[in-house]
Amino acid sequence: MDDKTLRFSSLDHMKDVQVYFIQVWISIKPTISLQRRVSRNNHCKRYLPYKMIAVQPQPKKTPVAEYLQTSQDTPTSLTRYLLEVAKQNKDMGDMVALINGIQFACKKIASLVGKAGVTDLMGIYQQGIVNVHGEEQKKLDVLSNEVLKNALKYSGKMAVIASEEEDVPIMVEESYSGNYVVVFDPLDGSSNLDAGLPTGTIFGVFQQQFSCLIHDYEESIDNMELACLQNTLQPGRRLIAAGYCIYSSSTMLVLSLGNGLHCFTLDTEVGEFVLTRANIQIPQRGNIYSFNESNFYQWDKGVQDYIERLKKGNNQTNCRYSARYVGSMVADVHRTILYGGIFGYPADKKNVSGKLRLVYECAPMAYLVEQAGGKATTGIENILDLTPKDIHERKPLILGSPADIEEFLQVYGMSRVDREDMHMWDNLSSL
Ligand code: AFP
Repeated sequence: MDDKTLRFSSLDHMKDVQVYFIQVWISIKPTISLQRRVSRNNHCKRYLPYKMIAVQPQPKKTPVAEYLQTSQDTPTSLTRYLLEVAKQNKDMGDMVALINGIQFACKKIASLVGKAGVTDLMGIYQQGIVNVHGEEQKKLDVLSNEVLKNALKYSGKMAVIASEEEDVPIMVEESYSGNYVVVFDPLDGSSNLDAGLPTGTIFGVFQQQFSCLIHDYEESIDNMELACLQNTLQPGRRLIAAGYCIYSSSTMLVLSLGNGLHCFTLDTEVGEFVLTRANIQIPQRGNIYSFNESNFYQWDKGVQDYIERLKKGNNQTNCRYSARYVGSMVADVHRTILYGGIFGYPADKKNVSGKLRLVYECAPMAYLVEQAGGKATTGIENILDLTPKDIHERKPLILGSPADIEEFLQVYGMSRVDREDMHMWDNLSSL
């Protein structure tokens, strides 16, 4: 090999090395910029430990159905979305009629809430009169309940309805009856109403398990009919649809029929809900916690430890979290689904079983959060696995980004083990 050949081949080699480095750079660049992005999003100067930011494999993009695309020019209305669902699933026709009833009720409630200040709808319904929970009802609590009850009843698809504002479930008379069971809180967060803060409607839909045929002329109910009321006490795992409507700077109906989570925003100019977010996915981890911290000294040690870690940055991310709390579950859960993080109303010394109601608050929200890839727990059990014993039963609820819930369960679980150990030692030493 002469000198010339040698020079040429080493030059070729240099080119190969250059190409190699360019290829390596291209392959690691996305990871580096992702690291920077995650770090900035967390408002945290330090880089997260590598383990925490392992690049998630990107799911293969499947073509999105045309009616699930959000477009300004040809927006998909909720009505069109429901028609498409019915076209593709022949057995969903009744469900579509039911959700149509709910969307009408939400529009009506949004209008009532929006005008409340100028139509004298703020304030207490009847001074001194309390509901089944011992709380004074707002005028709008009562009105929203009537609006939703009627919309459901006249959909012709209902068997039983259970509401936060009714002492006992309501059976729908034969002439309007169908196969569905709907549980709902017509106006959650109504104590925020007079200040103009966000409120919302929460609902969940089950298939009836026991047949209910209530004759219109019957005044009293027999045992069989009582059994039919059991339809409202199904575990959240059996929900076949759920949603919430938030009344805020805009009105949004966030819905799942078991096929992912989709958000429809009310276009007030045309009076229709239009698709604004399809297939919502909760971030794997967030940097916001949403708890009523005034209960801190009433909480279990496990909950206190967890919140302390978030505040000190002494947690798996090494970053301090921000606090956000509206006190309106729909608003707090909506933000948690979109921005990530953790929302909770754990048990405390006053609310020993938690404050939120399993049937029409915890279970539908847990279902929706799972549809978005998140998790919901009591701290011990998955919310969707709980079978209610009573329509107004309360449960502790912690929900949010999967990595945040996993960390909560670890910290909370450790403290439970410590307490059980202490309890065992106390028992042994008293022998
Ligand atoms: P209201 O409907 O009485 O306003 O209660 C709202 C709620 O049920 C739920 O939406 C909130 O997350 C929770 O109570 C707030 O409770 P605290 O006021 O105890 O924080």
